[in-house]
Amino acid sequence: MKTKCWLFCTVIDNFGDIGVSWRLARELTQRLGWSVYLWVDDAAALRAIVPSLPEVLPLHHDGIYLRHWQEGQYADLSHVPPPDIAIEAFACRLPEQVQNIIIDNNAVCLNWEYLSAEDWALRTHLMKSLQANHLQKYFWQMGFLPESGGLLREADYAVRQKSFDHADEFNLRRQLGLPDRSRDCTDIFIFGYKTPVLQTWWRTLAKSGRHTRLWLAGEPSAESLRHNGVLPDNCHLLPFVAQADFDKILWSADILLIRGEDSFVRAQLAGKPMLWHIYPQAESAHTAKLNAFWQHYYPTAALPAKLQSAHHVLSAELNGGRRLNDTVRTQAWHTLLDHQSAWQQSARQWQHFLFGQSDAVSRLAQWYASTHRAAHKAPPYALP
Ligand code: TRH
Repeated sequence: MKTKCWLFCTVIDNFGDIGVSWRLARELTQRLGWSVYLWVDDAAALRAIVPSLPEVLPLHHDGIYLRHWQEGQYADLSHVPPPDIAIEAFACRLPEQVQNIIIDNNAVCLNWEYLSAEDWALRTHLMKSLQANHLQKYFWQMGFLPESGGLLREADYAVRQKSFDHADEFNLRRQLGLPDRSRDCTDIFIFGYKTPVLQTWWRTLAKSGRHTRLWLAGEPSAESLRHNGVLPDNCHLLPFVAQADFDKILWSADILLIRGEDSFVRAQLAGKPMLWHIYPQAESAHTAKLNAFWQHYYPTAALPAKLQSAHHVLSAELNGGRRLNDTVRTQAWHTLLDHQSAWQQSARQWQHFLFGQSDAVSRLAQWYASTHRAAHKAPPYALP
């Protein structure tokens, strides 16, 4: 009997919520062989990253059963068998009817949380939370350390990356309308939020005497760089590609400026030098999250001190924590561009550190098998 997994996703904005949920659904289906039912409230957002998705729900696509729902209110449950495990992506609120089915079937219930390197996230990984209606929930905290919930990484990721060769890159560049690789030019991929910092950085780079090209993904990056409606000469607007092809772009660029959560993880898996445009939160709550990540990254990746300070100030400027004067900004960019191979080596070191650990879905499978397969037949509030 296949394990039946119910997965619920609310699209708050952009593509991160659905991007992570879709990856998770695919991994649970393809790697663990689970029967996955994914409820989405915005099929158009899913269709942007999975263009082959047909128009109307319900449907069965890529091995995953897709259904429509409205957070806290309604879920299309027609022809859906009861779950063994239910996952709420990013603390979305389940309708009462769904909660009752989970309780009645003693299914395991997980809240799959946003990724953070902060200590509290590690401390609360697999913490239980008993709800007033006796639904026992667990927190799944993805993370960067072996004792966290891990990161989503396909079993064949390393093989796929290794087999992506010069000819593949050549073809990809052609397909995306990008110039061929040239030795003296640094290709910077930019998938960020709207910010005036990108204009400022573009001017710094243009004056730097170093040859750079900016690959712009997503409208906010392009909007940030358009002047009187026109993009600078060395900027190339990329088409939005299917999620399945996204990694190839990251593998082809030299430096990655990524954002949110899913592209942030993919850049780390790619083992490329990166700057993270973190999703801004109210009252600058994102600053602690940003700092916690780099505090783990710098020493583990052994980023040389000089590069570390250059990277740190630019990261702070990108994320609104600091306004640099021209001299400091120019100096920081020169340092990073002039020591690209050392920066690249550190990124590889961080990649090795992550690849030395099991991925999120392997950890979930192990935890589910060892703790719950037998135990979850007992009433949920009596679980150990
Ligand atoms: O799109 P994001 O900014 O997403 C989010 C959401 O805003 C969310 O509400 C917030 O909580 C979260 O960030 C932290 O960034 P992210 O997470 O990087 O997701 C982008 C997804 O889009 C990722 O799965 C890759 C995919 N993508 C493509 O499939 N094709 C493309 O061409 C590009 C540029 C991205």
